[in-house]
Amino acid sequence: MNNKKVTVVQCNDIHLADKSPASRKTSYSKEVFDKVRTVVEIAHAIEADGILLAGDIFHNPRKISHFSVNTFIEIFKSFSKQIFIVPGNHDISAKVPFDHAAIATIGSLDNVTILRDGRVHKPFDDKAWFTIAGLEWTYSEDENHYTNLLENIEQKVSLLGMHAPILDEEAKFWTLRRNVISSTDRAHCVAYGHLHSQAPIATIGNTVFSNPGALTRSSINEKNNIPSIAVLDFYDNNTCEVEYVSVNHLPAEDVFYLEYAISVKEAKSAVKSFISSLESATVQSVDGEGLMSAIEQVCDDKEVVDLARDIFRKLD
Ligand SMILES: [Mn+2]
Repeated sequence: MNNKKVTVVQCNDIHLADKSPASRKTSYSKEVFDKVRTVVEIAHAIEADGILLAGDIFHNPRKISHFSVNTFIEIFKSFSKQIFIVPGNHDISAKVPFDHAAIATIGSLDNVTILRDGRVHKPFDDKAWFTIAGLEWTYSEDENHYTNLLENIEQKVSLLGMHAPILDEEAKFWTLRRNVISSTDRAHCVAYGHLHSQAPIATIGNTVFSNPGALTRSSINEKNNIPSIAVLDFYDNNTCEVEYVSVNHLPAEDVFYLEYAISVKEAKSAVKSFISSLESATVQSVDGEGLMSAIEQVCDDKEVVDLARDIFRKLD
């Protein structure tokens, strides 16, 4: 037994759901179960001390079957070491508070610890130098809010799990920059989830950041993602090393109806632009004739105009 090293396998954004997206050829939940079983096998094979699930285990906490939750319970029970979970935005909802969410049921297992509120844990008696904490999802869009949460962590920890929109580039949504986190110097390693694209492993200040990307492809938009985990090695001299490892997966064309999904997307955007073009039309009166003249003004597709005329004739 090497008391000078702790290995934790990180995975995030599993997004377990009972129903497969329409664009999928294969069962989504079966893929999720297989992936999570594989993560447990990898963790056993490399003799990891624990697995960190950095948020969004479930896709919708209101729509998850007992079967799916219990399948996860069986998989997690089969891991003889510790499992740490940071709650993500998809694990809870206004209608399913934490105590009633499936994640709390998972959290009640003997080998599972839910990491919340930055509380510091020392999970390994023989490696007491290793400390872990977690900051779960919050709805804040305020850097100071996060700085306060981080500063309230009572000591600098080896590993901090987070579920937050951590990104340095400009985006359409609010993001938390990595240098804001590293400036508080509260963790040697921040392992986070939420954004499903893999982020490059980077050391900013004294902190190493790890997000291997979503473990599963829950939507056709993620067809090019490579399901991956991170292997986090911690040493008792306060150094850590991060490596991403891809998990066995089928090629995108075997998982998704790529052409079908593209044609649905195109049809949706055609309908959307047609409807928004109606806003620029002058509607004389809100009867079939008024709407028909509006459609003739904006629609240059004769087939669509004829179809609309037929429909209105039947309505009259
Ligand atoms: Mn999320």
